[in-house]
Amino acid sequence: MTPEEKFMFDLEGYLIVKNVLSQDEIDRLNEIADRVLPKEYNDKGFRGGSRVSQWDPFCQNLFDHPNIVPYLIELLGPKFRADHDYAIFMKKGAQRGHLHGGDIEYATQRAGDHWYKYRDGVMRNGLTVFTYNLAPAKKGAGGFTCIPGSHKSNLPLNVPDEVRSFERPAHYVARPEVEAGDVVIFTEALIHGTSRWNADHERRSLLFKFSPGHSSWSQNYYNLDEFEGLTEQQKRILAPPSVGNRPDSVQLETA
Ligand SMILES: O=C(O)CCC(=O)C(=O)O
Repeated sequence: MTPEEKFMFDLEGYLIVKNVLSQDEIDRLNEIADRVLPKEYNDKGFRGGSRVSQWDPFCQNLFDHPNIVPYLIELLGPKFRADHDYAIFMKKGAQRGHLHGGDIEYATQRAGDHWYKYRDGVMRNGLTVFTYNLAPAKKGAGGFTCIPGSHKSNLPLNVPDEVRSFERPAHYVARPEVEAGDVVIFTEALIHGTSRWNADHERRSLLFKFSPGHSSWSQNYYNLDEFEGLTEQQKRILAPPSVGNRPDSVQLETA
C-alpha cells in the first residue's frame, strides 16, 4: 500500500483499488457467473449466493490475487485468512439491506468482530471485505454504500433508523463509484450497506471476506477437500483460525 492509500483507508475505512482485474479476468469471471448462477432473481431483485470460490477453480485465484495480497497483509496482518465469500447480483430496482456494521466493540465494550485499530504505524482490522466488481457502478447507480470515517466513530449507534434504511438522505452517506475490475476494500467496522440498484445493467459484485489468522466471523470454515488444485499458499489462507505456530499466509514457497 502506498502512504496515500494508508492515509485514505485510515481516514475513511474503505479504499478503491483500481484495475485489480484485467479485462480477460473480468470476462472469464462473467462467463463463469453466466454458466453457474441461476438466472432467476429473488423477490427483492437479487441473485448470487455463497461460495463464489467453488463456482470454478479459476475463482480460487480471488483468495490471493497478486494485486490484493499487499492490502491483505497490511490491513489484516501476515497471518490473514479467508473467512467466507459470496456474490451480490442486483437487477434495476433491487432493494435490500440497511446501513449496518460499525465498531460496536469500541462503542459499547461488547466483544465483536468488526473492529479497526491503529497503533505504532500499524493498521489492523477484524472482518474485512474485498469486493471484486465485474460491472461498473457509476454516479447514481447505488449498490455499495457507506459512512466514510464511521469505523472510528464513538457513536455508531446514533445513526438514525431512517438514515440506516435510506428513507432520509444524509450528506455523510456515500456511494462510491467503481469501474469493472476495481476492488472495494472496506472494514466491517465501517457503517455500510447496500442501496437500491438504479443502473440498467446488472450489479455484479463478488465479496471475499478475510479475518486475522486468529479469528473467524463465519461458523463454517472452508473444507479444503471441496477444492481442486489449491496452491500451498491458498491452503494456508483457507486454514481455520488458530494462533500457535500459525505460518504466515504468504511466504517463499519451498521447492
Ligand atoms: O456491497 C454491498 O452491497 C454491501 C455488502 C454488505 O453489506 C456487507 O458486506 O456486509
